[in-house]
Amino acid sequence: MGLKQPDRRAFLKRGAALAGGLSLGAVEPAIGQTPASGQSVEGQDYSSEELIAYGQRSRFVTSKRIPHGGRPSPDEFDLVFHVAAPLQDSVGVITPSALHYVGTTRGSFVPDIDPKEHRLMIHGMVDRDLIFTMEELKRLPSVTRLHFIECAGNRSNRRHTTVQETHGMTSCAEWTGVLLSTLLEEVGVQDGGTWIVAEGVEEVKGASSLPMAKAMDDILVAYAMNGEPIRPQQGFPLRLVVPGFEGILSVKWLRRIKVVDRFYMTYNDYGHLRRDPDDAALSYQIGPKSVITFPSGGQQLPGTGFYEVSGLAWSGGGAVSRVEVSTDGGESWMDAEIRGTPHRMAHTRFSFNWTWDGTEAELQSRCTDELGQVQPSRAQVAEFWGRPGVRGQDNSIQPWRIASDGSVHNAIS
Ligand SMILES: Nc1nc2c(c(=O)[nH]1)N[C@H]1C(S)=C(S)[C@@H](COP(=O)(O)O)O[C@H]1N2
Ligand SMILES: [Mo]
Repeated sequence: MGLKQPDRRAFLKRGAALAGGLSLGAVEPAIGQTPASGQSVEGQDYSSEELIAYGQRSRFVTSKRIPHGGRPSPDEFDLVFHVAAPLQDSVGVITPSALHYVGTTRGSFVPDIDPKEHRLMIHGMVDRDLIFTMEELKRLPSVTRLHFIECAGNRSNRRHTTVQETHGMTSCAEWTGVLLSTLLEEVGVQDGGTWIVAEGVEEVKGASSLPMAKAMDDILVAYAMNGEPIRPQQGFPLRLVVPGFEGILSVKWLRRIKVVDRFYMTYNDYGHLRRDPDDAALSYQIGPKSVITFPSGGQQLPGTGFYEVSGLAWSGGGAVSRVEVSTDGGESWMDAEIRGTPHRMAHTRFSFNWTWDGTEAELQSRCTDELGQVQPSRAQVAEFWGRPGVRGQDNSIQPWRIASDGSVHNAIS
C-alpha cells in the first residue's frame, strides 16, 4: 500500500532517550510507585459477588457520553436525543458498547422489548411473507463484522471545543447477525422490487428507504454487538447495520421490512433529505474522514518531547488505504502508520510519532480510502460549492492547534 514504515531502530533510540529523562522531564523513578497492596481501604469493592458476576469499570475511569448540540438527553419528557461518544479517550478501534454514541431520529423513549415476543416481518413484493422470531434468526448462517456507524449530523464547527463535540457521533463496534440478503433470498424478491422500507417499533417510526442493491450486498440484520446482545440504546434485540451509509438508515428495534418498487418518502426521510438534488445525492454514503483524537481540543500537553499522535480514520467507500498527518497546518504531509488491519467501513486507528519542540503547531490528518477518494479540507469543500461552509455531510479535515503552553484548541477559522 506504499505506507512508510517507521524506522524501528530510530524509535528505539528515542525510547532510550525517554528512559534517560531527556525528553520526558516528569517521569519519576520506579521507587515512587504506590505499594501493590491490593485494594485501597475505602473504595469500591470489586470483589463483591455482584461485580464478580457482572463487572464494571474502575471508579477512576470517568469517560462519558454527552448530549449533542446542547440539547439535553434525556429531556424533561424522558426523550433521548443524540448523545456523543468520548473519542478523546478512545484507544484501538472498538467503541465500548456503554460509550457508543446514541442517535434517535426525533427523540424517543428507548423501547423495552422482550426478545421472546419480538418478531421481524418481511413482506411486500415477495414470493412469501415471512415472520421470524429471534430464535429463528439465530439459527441462520451468521456473519461478524466490524463497522462504524456515523450520524449525518456529525459536523464540526468552530464553536466546538473537543473531539467529542466535533466528531463524537460516530462509533465502531463488532456486529453479529444475518445478512439481509440471506433473508431476502428466503422470502424471494419479486421483479420490480427495487427498494426496501425498514421500520423500527417506536410510535414515531424510525423507518427508512434503502436501495435493493445495498440490501443484497452487505446490510446486516444484527442481534449482537461487541460480543453480547445489542444494548437497548443501540436497538435491542434487532437492528439493521447499513455499512458506510449515514447512520439514520441503520434502523434500530427493527420489526418490519417491506419490499417496494420505489423510494418512499418516510418520516425519517422527510425533512432529512436535502431538497437540492446535488446535496441529496451526497447523503447516503459517508465520505473518507479522519480525526486526531490525541492530542485533541481541550487536552493539554504536559511539556515538550515525544508524543504518539493518534486518531481514527474511516470511509463509507470501503477500507482506509492511507492516512497522512501534518504538523504545520497542512503545508506538508507525512504518512501515518495504520495500526492493525483496516476493515471495510470500519474505524481504523492510525498513529504518528512526533516530538514537540514547544513552538505553536497545527495538527491535521487526511484519509484516503480504497476507492482513491481523499478527505478534503474545509477550504476545498467551500471552493467546490462556491460558497463558504460545508454542505451535505461534513467529512472535512479537522485542524487542532497546539499553543506554546501545550494547550490544544479547535483551529477551524
Ligand atoms: N428505530 C430507530 N432507528 C434509528 C433511529 C431511531 O430514532 N429509531 N435513529 C437513527 C439515527 S439518526 C442514527 S444516527 C443511528 C444511531 O445508531 P446508534 O444509536 O446505535 O449509534 O440510528 C438510527 N436508527
Ligand atoms: Mo442520526
